[in-house]
Amino acid sequence: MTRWGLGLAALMCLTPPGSRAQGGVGGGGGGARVTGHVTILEKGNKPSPDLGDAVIFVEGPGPAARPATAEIFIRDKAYAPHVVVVPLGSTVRFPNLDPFNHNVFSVSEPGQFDLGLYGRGEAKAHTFTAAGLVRVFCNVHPRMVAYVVVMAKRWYAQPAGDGAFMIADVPAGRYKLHVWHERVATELMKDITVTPGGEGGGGAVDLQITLNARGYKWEPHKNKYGQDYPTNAGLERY
Ligand SMILES: [Cu+2]
Repeated sequence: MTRWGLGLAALMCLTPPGSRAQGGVGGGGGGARVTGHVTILEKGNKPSPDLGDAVIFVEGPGPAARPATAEIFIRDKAYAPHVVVVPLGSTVRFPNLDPFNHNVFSVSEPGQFDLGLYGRGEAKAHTFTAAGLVRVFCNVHPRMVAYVVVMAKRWYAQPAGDGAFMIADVPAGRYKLHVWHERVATELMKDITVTPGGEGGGGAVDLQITLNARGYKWEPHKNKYGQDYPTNAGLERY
């Protein structure tokens, strides 16, 4: 996580939620498409349930996409969507749809924040002003985890459920492509060369990316005070 956060902070780019396409605003066209397919190796060769939670981005020049507003809903003691990618400066709202309180917080540097306890029907928001990976927890329920990936550059994507992704309008040049997934300890990096594209085709880069999650294990995290959660946390009536 730390490595990744630093890499992101250094420079990068990438895609918005929902659309599963890229946040690319301000591209003048003429760039090439970087497409591909992400596969995750699983224990027992089981199918991957969460390919769409991967994040692919290309480090490159230029500004971030325009800031946006995204939402991560809280329902049944879970955050949905689980992974959201937003341009730098974007705001994420966290509406609480459960009939009890939650406390959304993060201790990820430098994006830490604490929205405090709030109840059903309320929504609090945070604006992300530093690029990088922000792990979002709940101080009441230790199993509640979401990721907000804040992109300093505009070339990024999340795959569809089958692992296919597309980043449009990438200018010709040499780049470092990054692929992150929650269940893969080390972010994958790959040098790619994008040749001129634009109308009439050409310039496409098609990538087959394989991640390995066979060593993944859920690790508990600390609460907002840096302490273990009570052993019954999340198992009580609420
Ligand atoms: Cu909670």
